Amino acid sequence: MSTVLTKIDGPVGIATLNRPEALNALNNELLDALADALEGWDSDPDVRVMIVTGSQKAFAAGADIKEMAPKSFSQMHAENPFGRQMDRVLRIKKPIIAAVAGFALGGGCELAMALDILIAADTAKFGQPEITLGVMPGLGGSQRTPLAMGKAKAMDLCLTGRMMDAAEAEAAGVAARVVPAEMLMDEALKAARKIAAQSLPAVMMIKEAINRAYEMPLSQGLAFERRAFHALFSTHDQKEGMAAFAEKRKAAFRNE
Ligand code: DAK
Repeated sequence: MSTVLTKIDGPVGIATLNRPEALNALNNELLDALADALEGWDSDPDVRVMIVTGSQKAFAAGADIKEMAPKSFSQMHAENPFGRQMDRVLRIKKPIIAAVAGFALGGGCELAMALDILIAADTAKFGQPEITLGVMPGLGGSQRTPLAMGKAKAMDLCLTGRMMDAAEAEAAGVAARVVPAEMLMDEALKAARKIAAQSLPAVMMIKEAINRAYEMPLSQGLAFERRAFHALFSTHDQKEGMAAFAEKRKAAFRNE
């Protein structure tokens, strides 16, 4: 059985992490399959939004501890496990929704936070428990938690290894919204379809601009945004979107 199940629902690619015996713990095989699926959809014009999800029990309970345990520094450094797949995921241009139920711990929490919109089930539990294993977050947790929730809460999460429930994660800015567990996929699909109905060039430009907010000084981010905004005036969809508004009709975007 594949460690990532894939399915396409209209314009939405859905990847379901599938290692139930290990609460979807991330290993190289799973992360290779996930990066392959997302890259495939990124270059498929029929797919405009993606969803990554897990099971009701776990989005992912972290990197696979048993697989990692015997590794040496030089192996981790040379092989760059997990890091190399995460770099591929971060290069995806189309938006990715993380639909999270149950445990999202360690690398699972980091993966969910690295995606674009995190929708949490009310059963979701987030945490960076690497400290309890004698290590530290390694897939962005020490950097994205302070950006999302500020220093005090990030230190609390990463230094104590405690879990945060869905309500706390939403208040901390990790989850965009919390929904009842049984509604998780419906809500994620609803959000995905809403995004898929917009102009894809604008959608991808917004994703890139928001991600740049984390990586450059404000003045450079603003300059990037201004130029990206100007560039969208070269698209069919800008002319169509604005004409449709003036003519009081629904825009027919062509994603070009
Ligand atoms: N790895 C491997 N197996 C895991 C696992 C994990 N992270 N989490 C759970 N499992 C396995 C359990 O061993 C158990 O397997 P069996 O014993 O049945 O064979 C099965 O899943 C069910 O788990 P439990 O029996 O423990 O289930 P419970 O409901 O009692 O407890 C739990 C659920 C989530 C509280 C517990 O399983 C737990 O504490 N799991 C570990 C959570 C954790 O510490 N996660 C952080 C892992 S460290 C890197 C970058 C990043 C990372 C690594 C490298 N590089 C750039 C190189 C990331 C590191 C991490 O994420």
